[in-house]
Amino acid sequence: MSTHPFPPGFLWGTATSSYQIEGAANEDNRGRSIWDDFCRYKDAITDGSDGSVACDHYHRYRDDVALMKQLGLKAYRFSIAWPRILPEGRGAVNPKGVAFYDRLVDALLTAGIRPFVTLYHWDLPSALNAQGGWTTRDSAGWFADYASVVVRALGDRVKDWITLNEPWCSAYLGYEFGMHAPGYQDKALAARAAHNLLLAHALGLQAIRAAGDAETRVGITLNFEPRLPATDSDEDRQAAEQDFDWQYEGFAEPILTGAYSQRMLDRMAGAADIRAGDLAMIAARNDFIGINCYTATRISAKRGVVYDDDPEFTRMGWAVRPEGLYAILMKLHRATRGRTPLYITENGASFDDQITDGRVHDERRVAYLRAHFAAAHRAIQDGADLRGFFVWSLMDNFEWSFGYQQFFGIVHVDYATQKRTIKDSGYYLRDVIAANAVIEPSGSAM
Ligand code: IFM
Repeated sequence: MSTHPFPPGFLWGTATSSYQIEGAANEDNRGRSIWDDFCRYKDAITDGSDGSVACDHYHRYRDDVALMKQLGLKAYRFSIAWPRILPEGRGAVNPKGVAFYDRLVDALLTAGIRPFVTLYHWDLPSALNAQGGWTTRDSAGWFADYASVVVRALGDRVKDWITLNEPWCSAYLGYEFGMHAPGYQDKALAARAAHNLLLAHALGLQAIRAAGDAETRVGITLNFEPRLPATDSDEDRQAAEQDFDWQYEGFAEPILTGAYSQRMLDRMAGAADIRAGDLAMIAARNDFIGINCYTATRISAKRGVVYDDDPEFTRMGWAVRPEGLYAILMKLHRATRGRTPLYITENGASFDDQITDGRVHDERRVAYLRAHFAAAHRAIQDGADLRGFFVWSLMDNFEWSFGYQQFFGIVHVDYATQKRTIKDSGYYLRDVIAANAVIEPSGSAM
């Protein structure tokens, strides 16, 4: 049955983030975050919901860890809510907030699951937003201080740290397009935020290494939407290569080369506060790069972006293009000259799921995952130093401005009862992990 084995020790896991699953927004002295505020704005969230209860993971984490164990996960990527640790964003530490993550980490380790911890997955303390949030350079120092507090508390057991999740989204969806918290629509503020987020990553890296030990590894998670040629023609290949890749040029490029592309500089001109020495700091070595990739954009020399012959779209409207995942893995492999380990820190799909006979037969998600696992396998065969694959997401959850209307989980959540039901894709992942190989879907739940 298993035709494509992964390297021994390959790290299979799932990913979540604090605001999307924890709930308990007003408990144990948690401070407010920009997402608590943003959810109150009229029409900000499609279904008018928020993350105040979400999957109630704050109270149910033990059961959720048991579920992860049942699936055989080797690793679990979750994020820490900054306002639980520092309700005002800086200053006094909240012991109850620290205690929650202490318990979660211990439960994971007892279950034999390696914690991968993201320090910032978008829930900035509101108190810091009132002082300028990511648009002030001070934010980089605030983030580094917060990172030190967390690493001092958990670093004896957590060895894998991710500074930021998808800073492109934090900066541009949050400050330019108003689609994410804090909900601004100001191109100049977004450019400032983007550069300050990179500074925060750089100072965070130093702070984590200073507070950690010899085993501490630290990296960043970036989102990518790779450009693929619409056809095999030379013109389309060239057009895809030359297309402005905002996600890559905005973040991966400065981190990997210590310079912004001219196009990126033009875009940020006069807005971002870029000072001498910043880029050298931003280009500090990462122990790994985390890749979030769900789809790809196809470029034609004559027609620009083309969607017409994409075979399938997810509920998010994203084209299913596993070759995009292969392409970004190989691009980063080349850009790092094979010297920086890579992890897929998110990949997955939202589809319309139905519970029938107490089961969720999500064969489209199974097919999606299988195709993306195969793409990852191919990249490893072709030399990419890919160390692990985290499926987004462990369970259905609060999908930001889409509220509870998107379903990325390999576990279904009934929000009225908080009952969890493993979907067929969850059983499929369990079988892949057990075999450490891409296998044909059996569709069998046991
Ligand atoms: O749910 C999000 C996650 O928080 C960040 N990456 C993309 C996912 C799906 O949209």
